Amino acid sequence: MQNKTSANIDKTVIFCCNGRMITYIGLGSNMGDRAKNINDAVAMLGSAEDVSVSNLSSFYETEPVGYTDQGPFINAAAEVNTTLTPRELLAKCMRIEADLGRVRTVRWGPRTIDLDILLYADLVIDEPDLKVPHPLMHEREFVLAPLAEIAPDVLHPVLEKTIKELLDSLRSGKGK
Ligand code: GSY
Repeated sequence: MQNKTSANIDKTVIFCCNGRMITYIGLGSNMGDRAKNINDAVAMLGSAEDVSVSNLSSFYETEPVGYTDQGPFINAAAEVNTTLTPRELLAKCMRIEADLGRVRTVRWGPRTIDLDILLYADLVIDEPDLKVPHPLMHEREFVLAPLAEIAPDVLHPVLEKTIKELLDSLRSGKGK
């Protein structure tokens, strides 16, 4: 496997169509009108020329994981083609969270909208504030189930398993 470090993340060239990179973003909301929050975030993601949303999963109603004393989430995953670097895409996600009035009083608690970069082409980035692939994605069914719907055969660049394989193995582990 080719190892791409944080030193070259803005130089690595992995193009999809039109010189854009294929990335996957996980979305979650458990405050207010949850489906509207996700639809608004998707519309905002694709509102400028530097990002287009090429696929969107169904919406999944999921029980909270981690801090369980909060309401259920709606989770989804989006395929995004972009000319932005990983750091620029992160900034865009954070701006959308702020613009949608993200409120979070408890660290793992309720939130209006959460946007996580799950995968950025096949890059591996390990910086304090930017880790790609998302370090917990393979442990979270609420991430893998929507992602497997739109990207079953995409390879996790560290674990070297497809998203569908990761989901199957998470589900079979839970059954034991
Ligand atoms: O980024 C993760 C936010 N989050 C979620 C979530 O999106 N969905 C579910 N079901 N549980 C969660 N716990 C946390 S934290």
